[in-house]
Formats: sequence, structure tokens, C-alpha cells
Amino acid sequence: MKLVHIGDTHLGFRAYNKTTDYGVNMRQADVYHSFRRVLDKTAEINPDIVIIAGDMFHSVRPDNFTVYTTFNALNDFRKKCAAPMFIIGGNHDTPKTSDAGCILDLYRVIPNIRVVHSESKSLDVPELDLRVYCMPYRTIKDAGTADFTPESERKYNVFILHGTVGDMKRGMHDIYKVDPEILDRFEWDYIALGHIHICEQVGERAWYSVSTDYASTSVWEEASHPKGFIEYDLEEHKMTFHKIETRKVIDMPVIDAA
Ligand SMILES: [Mn+2]
Repeated sequence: MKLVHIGDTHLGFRAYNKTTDYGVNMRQADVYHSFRRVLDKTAEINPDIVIIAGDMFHSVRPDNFTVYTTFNALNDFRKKCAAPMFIIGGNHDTPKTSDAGCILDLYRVIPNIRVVHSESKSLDVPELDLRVYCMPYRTIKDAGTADFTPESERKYNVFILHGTVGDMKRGMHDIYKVDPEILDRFEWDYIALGHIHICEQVGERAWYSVSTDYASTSVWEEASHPKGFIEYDLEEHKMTFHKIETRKVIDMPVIDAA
């Protein structure tokens, strides 16, 4: 049983003034192409489960171009790989009020894509003997009281969460942090985390995947870290990191202006 864990893809991210020949912001195009590369590689691996652990979009209201190119990318992927895909809401793509509507809901129309953004819940996948517990960013404030008791026994139990766990300091926008104790409250086969843009292990079976391109406020801090995604074998408990090619970020030396 193989799982692919994709982290913050931040589609619709823009930076600087350069545009492509088609008039699209160059960094926006880069971020999109990295996403396509990740999906192409995932289709080659042909896993049983695919996870996008939050911040699929860079903003609550991505531009129309981003909305429909993302639709094309996921639709094309679906033709090559039938694995169920689980997408949860992150801090960037979940609106603060429910009447705003969440753009992630649009992607439910693609077969076998499940989206969770406004509540924590368990999704049962009997055909894979699998249960996936989803905790999107909007619900991590209640993580302490979350009930992980399964309604039915399944062989594989996977937990997806978007947020900062423990004392990691990188999230400037963090209002809530999750006590790492909750990761141990149930014997998960894998914990797929999103929010931190660097690949990091935070528990025996718990990983932050990594963002799929350099799409943070301070990309230079990440310059020495490769971008990619995680493949995880639920039987052997083996993690494989797949690096993908992106445009390079070069951290220039400090200039002494004096
Ligand atoms: Mn993010």
C-alpha cells in the first residue's frame, strides 16, 4: 500500500514583474509547472492514495487562470491515476467565514477527489481497508479535544493535518500550535503534515512533505532545501523523498553598502 504525500503547492503564487511570452507572471507559471511535474511523477509511481496536505492555493480567491489550469492538471492526472485523492484546507486557501465559499469545493466534481476544509472528520475508504482522518487548518484550534476513535476498524489509518506542531518557529502567521501529544494519541500508520515548507520528520511516522516550489515570503531561507514530495510505503514504513526540478533560488552574499 503506497501513499504519495504532497505539501503546500501554493498555486496562484506571484512574485516580481517578469511575465512569460503568454503574459503570465513568471513565478506563477513556475509554481504551476512544478505542480504538474509532481503530478506526472506521482502518476508514474501509481500509488494507492494521494494526499495534498493544505495550501493547494496561495490565496482564498485565486485568479480564474489558476482555478482552471489547476482543474486541467487534476483532471489530466485523474486520467492517468485512479487513486483516491484527499485535499485539506490550509491557512492560505480557507476563508475565515463560511459564507465566502471555499474554492477547493469545486474540485470535488473530479472523480474520487475528497475535500475537507471546515471541519475535522474521518473518511472511510472500505475498498482499501483505509480510514483517513482530516484536520484542516481551520480546526486545529480544537485539536486538543479531537476524538480519533474510529467508527469502524480499518487496517490502515492515516492522519492529515495542516498547521504547526510543537515548538517549530517558522510559521509567522501561526495563531494556534498543535501539541505534538495528539500525534501519539492513536496508532497512525502515517501522519501527513502540511504548513512547513521544508521536508521534516516530527515523529516516527510523521512528516512535513515540503512545498513543491519556493513560494514563501522569505524564499532565501529555503534556498538550500530541495523541493519535491514524499512517497511512503504503509507496509514497510519506508519513506522516499522525490526531488523535483524547480527554478533555482540563489541567496546572494551580503553587500557592504558603506
Ligand atoms: Mn503554506
